[in-house]
This record gives sequence, structure tokens and C-alpha cells, in this order.
Amino acid sequence: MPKVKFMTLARFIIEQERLHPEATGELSKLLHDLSLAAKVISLEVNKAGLADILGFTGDINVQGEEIKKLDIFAHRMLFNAMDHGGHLCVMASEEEEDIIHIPSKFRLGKYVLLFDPLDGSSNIDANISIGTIFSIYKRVTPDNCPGTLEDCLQQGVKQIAAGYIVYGSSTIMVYTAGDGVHSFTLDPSFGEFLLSQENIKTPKKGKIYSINEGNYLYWHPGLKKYIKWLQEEDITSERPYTSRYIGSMVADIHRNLLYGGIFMYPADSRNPNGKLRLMYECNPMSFILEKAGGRASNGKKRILEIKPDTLHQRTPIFIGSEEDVKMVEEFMAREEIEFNRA
Ligand code: AHM
Ligand code: MG
Repeated sequence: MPKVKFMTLARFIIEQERLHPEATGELSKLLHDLSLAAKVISLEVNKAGLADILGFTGDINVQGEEIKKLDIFAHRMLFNAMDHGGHLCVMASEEEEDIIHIPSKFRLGKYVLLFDPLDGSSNIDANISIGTIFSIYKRVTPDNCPGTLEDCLQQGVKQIAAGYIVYGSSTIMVYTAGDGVHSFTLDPSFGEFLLSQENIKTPKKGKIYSINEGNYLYWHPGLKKYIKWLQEEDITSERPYTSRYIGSMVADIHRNLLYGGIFMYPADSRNPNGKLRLMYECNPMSFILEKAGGRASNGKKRILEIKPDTLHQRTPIFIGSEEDVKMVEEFMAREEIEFNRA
């Protein structure tokens, strides 16, 4: 009989902790609580299509309860799973304008959690994969008071851990606590995340590019040339590339992490800062990709080195295989010079 490594997420986290004798176990508990929230969100995402069939399309259900949009549900679920563990001092979410305070009894923890509860939620009605993204920092303010905005506005390089959950044909959680990137697949029959890939490394170069080409007209000239270059035939550099774009960042980046390639959400003449959010979308995804051997930049500088000013600020992003990201940076830098000379 082949030997199967039956490793639950809970057991894996404990075993990782043993490798670090200085660990207090608090980060492990945070990851565990996050996985619990992910299981409940996953169940709800799977039922999303039934909302119409069962007639739950209004704001009130048959019990007289308010029916929440799925992204609000995911936001509340994460808050409820994370607010009373005692390991956090503050949270922030895409769904809340300001930082989220932790109830007074539990708010002296040493960690900070930022999350996008349900990214790509405009895809829900079409049954397309969506995801949750999270980012964890150590607090920078004194630990005898509640966390502040300063604790949330740290550079991405300071992340202690980051991860995402993709709700696709199966539910997969990918995380790194700095030591490697690992993925776990949810077994729906007994509700456990099981180790599916340990120490994921993304290919140094891929053959896939992912970008919303509908915005072509508004792109930087260097980016236009890069995309055209990807489409040309050249056997030595394995061109033309293949285009794959779901429009759901977690799913697009997850695929490229495994197969190699580049995901781009650039700035353009209509949106000079791009679309995606630095603190809870780009930073955690960049931390994961870098830990898997990839690269992530805003076209000029490493995403993880951007100094944040506000909680919901946006940034252009080019993320994926190292050689591919370097190549688009080169194209844009070259064009910038010509652009400036003109
Ligand atoms: P959201 O945070 O409102 O869900 O938007 C983020 C999503 C990403 O998942 C995806 O990469 C991007 O928006 C797609 O945008 P576009 O439709 O402009 O291509
Ligand atoms: Mg989002």
C-alpha cells in the first residue's frame, strides 16, 4: 500500500512551531482561528448559488433575519473568529473604512491582522473562484494599550505571516509564516484542511500572462510593447505566451504560482494607482510569491518596500515568476526613458 502523508493543517502548524523553540504558539493559534473562519466561509460560498433558488434574494430571510451579502458575511465571520483569541491588538479589513478595534478584554495581543474577506466577490453569481486574503504583523506600539493605525501601516517586508484561501473546485488554503509556502486542501467530508503541497516553489519563468486587456488603450507604452512581445513567436524564449485572466486575483495568482507566469494589474491613464489595494491584497500576495521564489513589484520597486500612507491605498502590481516580472520592469523602464526624452 502506498504510504500517504496524512497531515492536517493543525498538526502541521504544531510541527512547524516545534522547529522554533522561541515560539509562544500565538501565531499558530491565529492561523488555526483563520482556518476555522475559512471553513465556515467556504460552506457559505458553496451555498451561494442556492440563494436565488431558495428565494433568499431579499434583505430578510424566512426567520426574519437579515440576509447579508457574502462579502459582508465573510467580513463578520472573520471578525467573530478572530476578536476574542487575545493574540491581536487591532484588525483592518477591506470592508471597513477605519481600523477595527478589538473588544477591551482581548485587545492586548502582540499581533495585527489585515484581511480582504472575499476578493473578487463580483464573480460569485457566475460560480467563479473567489478568495480570502490575510496578512499578519507584529505590533509596533507598546503592548499595554490597544492597537492603532500605526500598527496597521507597516511595510510589507515586516509581515510575519500571510496567506489566502481560494474557494474553487475545492477550497485551498495557502500560507507562509516566512519559512516556506504550504498549501492545504479542505476535505469537505470531515471538514479538515489536509496538506497538499509543502514548500511550494514557483517556476523562475512561466508561459502565462494575466491582465485585463480591455484596458489596453490606457496602458503605459512600455507595457503595450511588453504584451505585444509576449504574443510574438520565438522558440528560444518560449513565446508566444498563453493568456489566462479570471478577474479574481486570488485564483489568477494561485494558478500562476503553481504553473509560473505573470499577473499584472497596472496603473493606467484613468487609474494612476491601479486598482488593487496594497495592505490586504498586494502585500500578502507579494510576501507569499517572494517566499516561493517569485517577484512582485509596482513596475519600479518591490511591493514589500512601499511605505504605506493609508489603509486602503492602491498600487499597480506585477507579480509572479522572477524572470517574467523582471522583463516587464525592463520594458517599462526602457520606454520611460524614451518617453521622457520626447
Ligand atoms: P474587489 O476587491 O472589489 O473584489 O476587486 C478586486 C478584483 C481582483 O480580484 C481582480 O484581480 C480584479 O478586481 C479584477 O478587476 P477587473 O475587473 O478590472 O479586471
Ligand atoms: Mg478585494
